[in-house]
Amino acid sequence: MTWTVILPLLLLLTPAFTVDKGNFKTCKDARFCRRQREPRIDYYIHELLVDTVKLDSSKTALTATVKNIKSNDELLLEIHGFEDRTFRIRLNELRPLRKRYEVDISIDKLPKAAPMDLQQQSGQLQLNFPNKLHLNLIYNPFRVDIYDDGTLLTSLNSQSLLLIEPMRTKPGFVPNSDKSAADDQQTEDAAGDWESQTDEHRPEIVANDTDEQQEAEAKNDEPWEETFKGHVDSKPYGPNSIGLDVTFFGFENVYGLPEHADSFRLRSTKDTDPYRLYNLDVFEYELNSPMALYGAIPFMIAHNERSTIGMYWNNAAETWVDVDYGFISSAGTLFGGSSTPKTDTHWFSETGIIDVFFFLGPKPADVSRQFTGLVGRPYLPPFVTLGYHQCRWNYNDEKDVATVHENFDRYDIPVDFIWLDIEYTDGKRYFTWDTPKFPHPVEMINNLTAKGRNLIVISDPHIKKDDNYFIFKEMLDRGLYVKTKDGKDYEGWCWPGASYYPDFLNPATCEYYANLYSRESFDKIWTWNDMNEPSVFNGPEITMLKDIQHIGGLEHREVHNLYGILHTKATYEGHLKRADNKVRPFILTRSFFTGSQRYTAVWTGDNAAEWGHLKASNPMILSLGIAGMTFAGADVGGFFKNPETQLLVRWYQAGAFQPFFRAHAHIDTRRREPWLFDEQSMLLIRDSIRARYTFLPFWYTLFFEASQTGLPMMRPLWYEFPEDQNTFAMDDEYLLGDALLVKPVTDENTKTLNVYFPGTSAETWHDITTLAIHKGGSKSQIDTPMNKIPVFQRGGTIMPRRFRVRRSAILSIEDPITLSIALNDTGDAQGSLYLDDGISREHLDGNYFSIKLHLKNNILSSRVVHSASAYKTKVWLERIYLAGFKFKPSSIELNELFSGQKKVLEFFYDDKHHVLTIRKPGVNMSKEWRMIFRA
Ligand code: NBV
Repeated sequence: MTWTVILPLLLLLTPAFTVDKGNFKTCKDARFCRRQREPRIDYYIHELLVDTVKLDSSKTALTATVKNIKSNDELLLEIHGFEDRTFRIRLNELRPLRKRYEVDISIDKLPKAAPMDLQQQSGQLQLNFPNKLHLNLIYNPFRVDIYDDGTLLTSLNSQSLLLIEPMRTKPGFVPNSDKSAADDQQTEDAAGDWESQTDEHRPEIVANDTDEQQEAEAKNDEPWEETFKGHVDSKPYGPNSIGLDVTFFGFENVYGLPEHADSFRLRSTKDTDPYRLYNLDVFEYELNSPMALYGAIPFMIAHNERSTIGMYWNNAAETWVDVDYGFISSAGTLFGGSSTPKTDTHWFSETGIIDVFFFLGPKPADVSRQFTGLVGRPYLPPFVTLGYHQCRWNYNDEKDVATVHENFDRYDIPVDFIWLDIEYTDGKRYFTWDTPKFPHPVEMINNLTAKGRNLIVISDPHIKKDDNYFIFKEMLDRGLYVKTKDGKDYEGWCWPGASYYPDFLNPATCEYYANLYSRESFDKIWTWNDMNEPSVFNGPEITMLKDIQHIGGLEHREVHNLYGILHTKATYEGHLKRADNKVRPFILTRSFFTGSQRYTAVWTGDNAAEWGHLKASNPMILSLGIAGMTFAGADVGGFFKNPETQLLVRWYQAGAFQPFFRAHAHIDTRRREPWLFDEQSMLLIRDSIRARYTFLPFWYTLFFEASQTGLPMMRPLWYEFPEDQNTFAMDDEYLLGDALLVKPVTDENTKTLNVYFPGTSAETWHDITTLAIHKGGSKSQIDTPMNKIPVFQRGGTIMPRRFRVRRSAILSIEDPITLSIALNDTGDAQGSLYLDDGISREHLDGNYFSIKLHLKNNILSSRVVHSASAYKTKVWLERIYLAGFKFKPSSIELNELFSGQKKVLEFFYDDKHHVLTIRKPGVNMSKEWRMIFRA
């Protein structure tokens, strides 16, 4: 039977829109997960050998040997202290048979090393660092405790779960031996009767286990080989997993570990599988699940009202993390009572080394700075990419693109990008065009750019196996593909049918691939990198076999979670190169790893047009944001299925207030461009998109801040209100910067919404539409008719906005600014504005303006904290709204500081709502000025 016959049958059998869990491993199916999760603790007691302790001459690195007291296996312990309250603790086999892989792409820059002083104590060694931080190394059983000013914050191995399975030699294993006939047969069996992939739904084409296989898999603990659904993992280096427990004392809330479709506050995994981090293409993923998704960042934040700490597990192999909330039982001496909470976590990876970083905050913003100081700040994207993106699988041809583009104008809806999915290519050969449908790509692109709009096209990493496809041939000739365990080019299946996979671990591959972006008709458009987990339709768990070889004999197992970041890095470099390093790249990726924020934006993959998926987009984007991936969004409208109109409208309203704002839809869904709905709904969608554009100067200022500090634009409430316990479990409301509180409607037929306003009662929150004022620390019922997006400006903030409606963001970049000021209880406010040319990389050389605005004692002042040397701006101040302004001024005067010019301004005072509107101050935003409000 061929797949064209089998596929429709399979699709009929598969219940609609639920993940086929059988395609993916549970912890039970991954043997190392089982072994690590149920260790024989008595066997794994370790001791630190005191005589082996060494401090290097700069006193910044300590090493020691840690020994398993039963097996005598020896580990090398390394401890490094850094400035900015950061520690690194590494554990590796002292003498591994084969070098274990150490991830480095995640690390952007190691912070400056900090010296330590050693203090011998009975049974332990105290390591003292600056800022009252110290570490205790307890000898037996071996443990590391981390203290801040005498308070124990976290402990490593306090549950004796440290386990590094030593490497052994596989009997009879010869690396890259000749491929045996038996292996050939196995590959073919798994492949089945393949026919070129059509554009139907994703096929279910993994081989099925026989009953015998399943039985063998269930029972078999034989460590050298592992089978999943008929795919044999030869495990040439045997079991060599690593694991460690980390307990956070005094903490009962942990967050992070993207990517999962789950609550923002991580759940206890006591009765479920651990959270899994293994980049996978999960078809129709389910919500509220610890299952792995497309990307992985093994980073966690523990937070309580006193402090916030971060932990990063630097490992790119398959990783699982258990979370268990509890209380310290007999901790009377340390904590003064048994009700002190703690969170036990247990981390384990299939291979590699234990390489853990701790960031001791003490505030959320400190952890963001410390973590992204190490793994890299999010890069500043081109201004226009903050606008609205219109995508669909697929816009069919040039005419379709032109019509969509024209309709945005006809209906007066701003849009910046039109996206093309895989159908633009000639038979899924990326960097080619389906010329009957897209005969004039350059002209098509020019038609868009002439009107201030842009095109983005998809580029997946798999390369069609076709001798007439130049990329396939050239990469083959240069040996740039990943190889099977026997050293042959690996063939998997994806959209084009039989495909080869570039080895992005090989610098020559990256260079070749990067150059492709300079090809005519691709050289001016930005890129969407999809399927880069990598997705392999006929591979185990829809991805690559773990014993695939990368350059230098690296096993895919060791680097699996890096495939996406390496793919996007090559794309990023291609974008830089073709523009002589002058233009900022823009890439959207599905797969990612720690540090991907340096190259790319991300979206949450194939969600569904369901209210639950709309709701899940907020916690998912929050988790990504605190883990450094700040430029993130979800497919507006839902990828699978057809959204009913109400859901679509609410989704636009939510998406307009998330960092990346793109509508997208599956090829089998009905067309859903805004004008295809009834007029009222179209107008509501238009209002949401227009609202987005009015906030672009504020968004851009936040993106700049993220690029400097690592602070996510979209923040959990406790980032700004770390002491407000009411916010710790909240993920249906969030903040943009420190100024806007957003609680999007995510339930059907919501007439009113209960909104919590964070902070103390001194805090005020101004409804941006009704102007009603709400006090911090309280809840209010807010009416949510279909035209309402519940957004509130925090009293004490100044927000730059733009109100002229334009076709696209680029056309607004020199438009005048309106300041929306919400006063706090004492009549003060502050804010900032970032301005640059929006596209070049000259901001990296200081060519930008950073402006601070302050309102105090009835004087509003603008101070230029960074002034560009070459960049000039025409942006001027058009209007100011002051909400919560208590009196009608007798006059308002503007003084320009350097020219000495003075001007009396026109204004209007609404004494019912206490809103003061100042018309046309007219001053250029790059000037310093003062505005005086006279009583
Ligand atoms: O390229 C087609 C789709 C794309 O539209 C989607 O956004 C990606 O997440 N792609 C996945 C491949 C197939 C999805 C069933």
